[in-house]
Amino acid sequence: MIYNPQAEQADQHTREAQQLKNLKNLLKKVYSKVPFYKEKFDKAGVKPEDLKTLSDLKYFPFTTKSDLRDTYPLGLAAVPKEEIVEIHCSSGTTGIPVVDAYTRKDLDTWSECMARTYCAAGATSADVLQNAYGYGLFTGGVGAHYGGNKLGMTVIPISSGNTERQINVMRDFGSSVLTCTPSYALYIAEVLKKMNVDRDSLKLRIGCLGAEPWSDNMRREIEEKLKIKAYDIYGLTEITGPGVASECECQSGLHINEDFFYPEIINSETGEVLPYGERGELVFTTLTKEGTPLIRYRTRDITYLYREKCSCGRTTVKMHRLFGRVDDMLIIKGVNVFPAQIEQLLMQIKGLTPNYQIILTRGENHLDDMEIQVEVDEDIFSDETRKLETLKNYIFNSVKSKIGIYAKIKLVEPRSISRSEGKAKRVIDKRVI
Ligand code: DLL
Repeated sequence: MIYNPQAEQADQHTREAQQLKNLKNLLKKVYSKVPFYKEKFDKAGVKPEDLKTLSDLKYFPFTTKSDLRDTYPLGLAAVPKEEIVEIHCSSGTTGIPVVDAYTRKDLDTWSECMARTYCAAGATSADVLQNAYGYGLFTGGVGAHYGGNKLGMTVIPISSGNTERQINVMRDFGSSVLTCTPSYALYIAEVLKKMNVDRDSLKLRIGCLGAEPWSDNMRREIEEKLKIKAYDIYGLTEITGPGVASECECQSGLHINEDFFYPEIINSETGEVLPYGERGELVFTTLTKEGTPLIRYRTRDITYLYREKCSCGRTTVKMHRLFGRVDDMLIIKGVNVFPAQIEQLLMQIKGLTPNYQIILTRGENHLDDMEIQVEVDEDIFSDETRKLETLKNYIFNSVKSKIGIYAKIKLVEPRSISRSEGKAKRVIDKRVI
């Protein structure tokens, strides 16, 4: 089912005409209403009228996370305070949060995008949504809630945590759609097993999972353990929260809601716009956003875009599931590695669980060392030491040959790596720089 066929199945000509119209309006608006943008455009020597075609957007300057921090809290707002009806923030690592301010219309757009997300995963108004994203300033909880309401599902706003209660509620209310981070979905599966709850007593059939990187192998693991179909959902606070892009029944790439969020891929070193199919940094312009519109916002997320005739019938541009973030990239003795590559590799090895951590340290020679700690299955753990040693060597060799680095491997006992109810912390950086 397609939630909004007119938008999601539009022909490209009609869609681009609408995008261009919205983009022209947006540029005019931010130039006249937000001093930050006026200054930025003036400095770059561009005026809103210079945009004649969509591809002229490349002449306009980027907005970055540090711009958002410099204008904290509401320096990018394009409407008077009275029109802002809700605010969300993401904590970030530097302490200054990134803010998204929504008008009533922005909330409607957000709800629509999330309704499209659920619909693309096969949910209908007859479903019961267990929303295990954290409620609060984080966009996950509330965004997932609005979309559930919009589609007409029965929404259970349980938030994250208290996993035994999650399972009781799931059983008692017949939750059929679960939305949370992929790592939390796995933890729910683990507790389900521990509580000895018969999976068939649950009605769960769909997982709409995202907010953190996860691999296809981890998806398979979740699908198997929870007996559901698991769909990747993507978004970020700055742009709106969840609902920016999501997978359809094909589970191959995420459809971007490009009538609202105009995507580009750039070379993150040179800023040059890259063609479809080339991997680079994802950049978004919020075509219709009123509260805190963003022009060419650099997400730091790495993917590529492509347009294909998707068998679901949607014509919207697709993005490959994320390969990682520009800032996630680790350089270990000169080799570039993304944590996602390590996860993908670990998940292919029998006997390992999806729970792992990467520990980075800096040796006396000022070179970085990587240790991969991974939990093994219960059966393997109780096996003889020789077998564990063989497994360890196997992982070491796979990492060496497939990724090109020498990582120390530590196999740890089941349930010894702390579980997350939200975004999992995969990399522990102990380097003193
Ligand atoms: O994580 C919004 C969200 C909530 C998305 C619920 C999906 C579901 P932030 O906290 O601002 O917002 O974090 C945004 O998380 O730039 C990505 O690096 C990462 N991320 C989000 N979705 C995915 C995904 C929310 N499906 C940042 N796969 C983004 C990989 C993801 N990474």
